[in-house]
This record gives sequence, C-alpha cells and structure tokens, in this order.
Amino acid sequence: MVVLKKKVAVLGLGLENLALVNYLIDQGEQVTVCDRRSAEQLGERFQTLETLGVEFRLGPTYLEGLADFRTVYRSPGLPLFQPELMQAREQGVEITSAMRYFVTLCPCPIIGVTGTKGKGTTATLIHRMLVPAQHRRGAQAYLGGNIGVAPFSFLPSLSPNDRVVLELSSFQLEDMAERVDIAVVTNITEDHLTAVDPNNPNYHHTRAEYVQAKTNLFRYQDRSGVTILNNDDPTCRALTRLVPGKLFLYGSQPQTKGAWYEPTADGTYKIFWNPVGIKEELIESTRIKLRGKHNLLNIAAAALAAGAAGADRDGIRQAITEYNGLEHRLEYVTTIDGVEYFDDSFATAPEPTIVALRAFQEPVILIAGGVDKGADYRPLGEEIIASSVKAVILIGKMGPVLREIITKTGLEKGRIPLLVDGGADMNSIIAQVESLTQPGDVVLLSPACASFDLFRNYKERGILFKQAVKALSTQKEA
Ligand code: UMA
Repeated sequence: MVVLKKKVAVLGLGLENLALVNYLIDQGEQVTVCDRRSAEQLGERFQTLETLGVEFRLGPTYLEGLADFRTVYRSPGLPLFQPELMQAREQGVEITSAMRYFVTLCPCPIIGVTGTKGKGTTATLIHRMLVPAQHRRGAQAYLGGNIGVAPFSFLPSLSPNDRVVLELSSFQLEDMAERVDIAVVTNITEDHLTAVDPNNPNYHHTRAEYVQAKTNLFRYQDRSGVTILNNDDPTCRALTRLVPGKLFLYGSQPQTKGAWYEPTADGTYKIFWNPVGIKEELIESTRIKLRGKHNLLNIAAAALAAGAAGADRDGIRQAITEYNGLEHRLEYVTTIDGVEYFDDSFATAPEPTIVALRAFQEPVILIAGGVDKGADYRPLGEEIIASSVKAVILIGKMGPVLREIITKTGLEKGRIPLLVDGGADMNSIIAQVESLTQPGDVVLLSPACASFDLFRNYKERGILFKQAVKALSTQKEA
C-alpha cells in the first residue's frame, strides 16, 4: 500500500521561503523548516513560526531524513547537486522551490526577466511602464523575485487582471519547468561558475549548465507565449531556434520584429520599435536619464515586454523619462568640483565593467578589484586600454592580477593608464581618488569582482563609497 506522506519541508528560511511558509500554513500544510543556521541565528523568524506550529531541523544535520517529506521547497542558494537533495529525489520526494510553486499558482500573466546583467533594471522598467495602464483597468502591477521581494508576499492579493513582473536568477531558473507568459533574456555571458559567496554555496558546474538554466525561462512556453531576446548578444542569438512562442528581438541594428536604437547626426540616439509591423520612434536618448548604450537595450527590451503585457505608449514613455536607475548600478552619486561620481558596485564580474566603461567619453578614474568569480579578465584589460580610462585604482585580491593584465595589454598597445594601489579600505581608496581628479573627470566604482575580501557584499561596498563621496562633498563645501 502506498502511504501518502503529509509533511512538506522548506529548505532555507530566507526571504523567499519565509513568505512561502506563511502561505503553506494557511493551506493547512504540516511544515518543517530545515536551515543550516541555528534557532538563535534565525531569531524572530524562528520564534514566530514556532508558535504557529512549524517544526524545525536546524544546524549541521539539517538535511538529514528528507525522505520523510512529500515535497521539499529549496532556497535558490542551496545547490541542487547537494547529495542529500539528490538522494531524496531518488527516493521519490518532489523537489521544487517557492518560485516554481508561485508560477503554477499565479492567477494572472507573468513577465519573467533574466540575463547575466540588466535583469533588475529591465524588470523594474517593465513594472513602471505597466503601472498606469493597470491602474486605469482597476488592476495592479507587481514586481518581485531576485530584486528582493518574495512573490508569495503578494500572492494572496493577486487577481486575474493583474500583472506580475519577476526578476529571475539562474538559481531560480535552474530547475524551472513551469511556463511564464512573457520571457525576457537581456544577455548571457557567465556568472556563478564558482561558489564565492560565503552565504550562497550554489553555483553552476559549467557555462552550458548556466545557459541551460536561463533558457528554462522560455522553453516551456507554448505558441501563445512571447519571448524577447537581445539580438546583439551572441548566446541569446543562438537560442532563438529554441523559442516555442512569438519572438521579438532587440539590438543596435534594425530588427524585423522588435526594437532597436539608431545614432543621430548630433551624437544622440533614437529608439525605434515595430512590434505590430510599423516602424515607430519610441523615444530619443536626450529624454533618458539612464547612462550607456546597454541601457538603451534594456529600455528596448522593457518596452517590448510591457507593450506585450498591455502597457500603453504614454505609460511606457513616461516610465523611461522618469527612471533614474537602480542603486549601485551605474548610479549617479554627485558632482564635486566638476568631477562626476558613479556607483556601479553591482558590477561583480568583468562584463558589466566593460559595459559601464562604454558609457563614458570623459576621462575615467576606475576603481576595480576584489575577489575573482572565475572569469577571464583579459577582455577587461583590453577595454581599459581602448577606453577613456586615465587611471585605475586597484583594490583587493585581484588588484595585482589586474595590474599585470592591464600592463601587459598596455605595453602591446602603447598606452598604459596610471595604476595606483587603493589600499585596504574605502577611506584610502577615496584619498587616492582625490589626488588624481581634475574637473571634467568621471570617478567610477565598477570593480569587476566580488567584494568579500574587503567588504561584506556589493551593497556595503557601494554604500561605503557613496558615504565617502558625500563626506568629501561636505568637506569641500565647508
Ligand atoms: N541556506 C541553507 N543552506 C544552504 C543555503 C542557504 O540552509 O545551502 C539557508 C540560509 O541559512 C538562509 C536561507 O537558506 O537562512 C536562504 O537565504 P538566502 O538569502 O540565500 O535566500 P533568500 O533570502 O530567499 O533570497 C533569495 C535570493 N538569494 C539567492 O539567490 C542566494 C535573493 O537573491 C532574492 O532577492 C530573494 O530570494 C527573493 O527572490 C539575492 C542574490 O544574491 C539578492 N541573488 C544572486 C544574484 O543576484 O547574483 C543570485
């Protein structure tokens, strides 16, 4: 006789699973929370859930006995290849996640956004573009996922006319087999190929696995689905043949069906689109606050997705003109004595730093370095030599490696920017900056590396940078 197991387990009590647990309790499920952290470390979360009858398996043995459960919901940071998880699957336990479960339960269309870089900005833009049209319909637009909002926190409020925009990481997609209505992939380079984040042991063994995770966003669509891919990105371009639904492309060249930007005679750009077959100007870059051509692409992608989800042209244009960007993503901080400061601390790999450098014609003082995430830094060296970088302030473990790469490439090309050791904290970094700036310069924190050698995470690195810059500004005003 088959005995149907009643209990479910939630692996990892982070933001996402905490909201899920509350939902499961409301559904009358018997929930066990398994987490490597202790009751003390989980703090208030532990106390609140314990009073609600949730059971706990905590500490080093938290993954033992998973066969007791019917279903386990895994946190994105917990590796799928964890032996206990693989064994549980072999024993017939359903392994899923809060995100997968949400996608099956969501009563309204979902717009899913992924990509190595630009997914947060694009998802946020789509959400902002949708809000006015949704309000006119008496409905709502919600934004959640990797951006930091657990979708189960708003599931109970959702109705069929609403729209949900989800920013999805490769860890949230790696086992996804559920369908989202509109899928956007901003680009696929590489990330998360080694476990560098002490709080997140998950990673992808190969680049192919990473790409596979991203494709899960659209491969389960049917013909009614919409997929929007970046035609400038070689990996995205190669994936177009896997798209089962309607395909829109965007890039720096005119597209048969999609959106693109074109340069104008005065050095600015115009974004065009033709989702219904007729070429139309969407907006000109003078009305856009975001910096860089990569952001023109993010805007093109967002407009196509929001348009497909029911946003109107005015709402789309208004969102584009008002949007200032996400914190730590090429975020303008301030201008001091004619020097502009930008915080791009979210650039934890070489590609986003390369993209950031392309946003400036001004002489740039770049702050770069930290912990390597398994990437190839030679293209960054080439970009630094080819771009308007006048000095690089080198920080962290990768400082000496970057110095060597930049020097080697510079010697070949006959130009080496000034290379300066930034020291071990933000104050010494800013002191170096101060000694180098001249009016008209740009100071760009875009480290191309993870932060864990000198800072807790990229957020702390960005916040300390902005604090130090603001302190400098106050000091100059005094
Ligand atoms: N845990 C274990 N064992 C493990 C791993 C984790 O027990 O092997 C426990 C931890 O002790 C912790 C809990 O699981 O108590 C999970 O915490 P978490 O911070 O990893 O997860 P959430 O709070 O649910 O956050 C997750 C995403 N985290 C990761 O993907 C690692 C958040 O993305 C996301 O904002 C949130 O869901 C809402 O969807 C963060 C992130 O770093 C910002 N993402 C990476 C990125 O953007 O590069 C992928």
